[in-house]
Amino acid sequence: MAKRSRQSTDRSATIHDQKLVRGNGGELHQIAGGDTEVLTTAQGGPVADDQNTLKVGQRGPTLIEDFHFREKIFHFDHERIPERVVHARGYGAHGFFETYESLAAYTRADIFQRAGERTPVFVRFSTVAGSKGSFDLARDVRGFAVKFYTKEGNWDLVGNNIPVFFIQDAIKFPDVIHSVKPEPDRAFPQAQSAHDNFWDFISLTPESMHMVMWVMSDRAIPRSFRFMQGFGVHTFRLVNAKNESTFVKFIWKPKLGMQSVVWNEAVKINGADPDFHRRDLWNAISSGDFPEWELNLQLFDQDFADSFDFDVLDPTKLIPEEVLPPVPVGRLVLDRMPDNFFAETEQVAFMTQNVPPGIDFSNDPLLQGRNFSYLDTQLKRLGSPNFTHIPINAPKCPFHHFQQDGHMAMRNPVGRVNYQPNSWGDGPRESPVKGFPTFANPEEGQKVRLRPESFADHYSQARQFFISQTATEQRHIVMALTFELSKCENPVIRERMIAHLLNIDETLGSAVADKLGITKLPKPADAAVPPRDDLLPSPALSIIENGPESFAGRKVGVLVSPGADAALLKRLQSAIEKEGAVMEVVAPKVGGVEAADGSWIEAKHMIDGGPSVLFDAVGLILSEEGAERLAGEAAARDFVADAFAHCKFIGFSDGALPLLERAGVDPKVDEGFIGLDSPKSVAKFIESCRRLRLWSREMAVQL
Ligand code: HDE
Repeated sequence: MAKRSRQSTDRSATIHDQKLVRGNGGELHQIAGGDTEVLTTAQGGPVADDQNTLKVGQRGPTLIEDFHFREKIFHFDHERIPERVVHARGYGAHGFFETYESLAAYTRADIFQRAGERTPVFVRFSTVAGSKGSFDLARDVRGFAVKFYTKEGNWDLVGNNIPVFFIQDAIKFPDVIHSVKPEPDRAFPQAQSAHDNFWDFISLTPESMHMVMWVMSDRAIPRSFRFMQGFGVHTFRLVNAKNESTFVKFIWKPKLGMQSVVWNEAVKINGADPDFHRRDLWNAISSGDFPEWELNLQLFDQDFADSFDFDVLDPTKLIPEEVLPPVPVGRLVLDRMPDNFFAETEQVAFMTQNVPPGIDFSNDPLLQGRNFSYLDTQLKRLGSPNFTHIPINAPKCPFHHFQQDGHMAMRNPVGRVNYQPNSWGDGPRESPVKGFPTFANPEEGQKVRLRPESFADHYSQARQFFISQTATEQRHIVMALTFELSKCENPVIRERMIAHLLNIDETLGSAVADKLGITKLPKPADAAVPPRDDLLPSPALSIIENGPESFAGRKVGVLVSPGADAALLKRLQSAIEKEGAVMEVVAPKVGGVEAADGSWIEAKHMIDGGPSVLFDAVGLILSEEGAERLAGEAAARDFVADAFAHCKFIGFSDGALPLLERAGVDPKVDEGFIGLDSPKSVAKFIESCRRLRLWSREMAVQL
């Protein structure tokens, strides 16, 4: 296997100590010398010339004998593997999980036995519908898949940032995914649910209504992977050493609190930085600001399950936190980016069926179906049953089995024995004591293709989600549904959706209908069982109600001009950094500007490349002359107008007033504008930023 040290891949270091030689045709050859490694073929043969194919004469035909050329092109031709059929676009990181206390009373899983135990993990976040090269801020569910390399084998908790799902039975998965993917004849739209096929399927699938509320909410446009919750979705089982089972739901909660962007902002981020979420994770981890989540468990027994309003096996339902409070049991810290995206993030193979002894499945029909799909799909994607030989997928605990051969086998059983029982005394043996003990749940019944009656309520929890949102969040749901349905060309689909929405909440249904220009409301959809209106709001479901306590982990973009107040910028920077946030300077020109005191202010972005949608709050530290000049630039006016429209806090020096005026915003309009020139104003700005957004402004700007 090719072995290259990290240093040798650092081009800037190697370029300097290597000789550049010009060839016959003027091409440059970078020649190995001193300690540098010699370029080789994959077979290890040293390469003399990597710039020219082997030809007959200078201008003659290329020879098939050129093994180096053929090997290089052959390998290139085969670089691509199929992208994941869902969750194709993703980004991963390494880290660890630390157990708080022993959970031996509930589970025999080794990972949960000892307080302080650290288990290595690899986590991959993803969008669902878009291709590998699509943009990060699609309105979509986010995958939140965690591979724990436990001492008893890999445990994969393959979750989403939404606790429920579109469908109740795995047999419907190809349909829901076909409907959301680009339409098959025209191959668009990419990474969008706003099209007829998706809403056609959804409007004919009432069980999806709860999930639809989540996907139309701000949860589907998170500000960062770091500010999202994660959910195992299904009910699982924990099984202890006495073989007693407890049902469990898994929930990840971000230490930095939740945060999302607004749709108008998402659309602009996709243009300004399609890799916004990737870059955010890369920057945070590379700078040592390691994101952290707490693992919470909702633990319950059969009695609770029997008395709960809904069937705990139904993946379109959740258990409200107010009904069953989650218990924090450990923390997940991501502290290392992969060395190579393809080797790790692309080749990582998550599988719901990877569970260690002590964690087991429930009969949730979606989970049962997933347990087939995830193994099957790896063969297609990674091309060999030996995908567990790839380092990112290999367990980190000792493992011994007699599986052998197949494409790309990296390890095979050694010696004579590749079966058991055997008389040679060699090789591993099964262990009824240590091995995975499937929980012996008594099962009986006729073979049927039936949906349980207990799955029939499709609207009550959808309504509960809606009424648990703040007015701002409810408004976002109305706007999202309106936008999405406005892209449906078939009016029948729109009306069918309105009929469902009326069952969820009448004001929601009529508000969307009104915006779609539907004057005569349809009859509410036929409901299999009458929707309930007695479920209490669950405040835990709102993002805004559960925001962070500080501005840590967030980013302020500060627009500066020549003649800016460097001392004020410094004060602002140190206050931002003290809060655990980051400041980035945006300037009219690449490189930066000269401040009023003659010092040089370095900038990270030029104004066109650093629009305010990339930041959580903005500062304007401008000289009056600089502000007047910037007022003539559309990008500078947009910087201000967008920050205002997206309800961001804006700190400004007096000099910025001409730009504010030309951008059409009046800094006296609300408390979201904070003048930075007075003595305590920087502290006031940071304090305001902790609220993240001034939502009360939204009604005024009518996004
Ligand atoms: Fe997946 N899903 N899924 N899914 N899923 C895949 O497996 C599937 C479902 C989720 O970062 C695939 O390796 C079926 C629920 C994540 O690599 C595939 C059903 C939840 C990821 C597959 C579901 C998820 C996947 C495609 C319905 C949340 C990305 C590539 C029965 C709890 C993992 C792959 C990564 C990936 C099948 C439903 C989460 C085809 C059949 C519910 C986070 O096997």
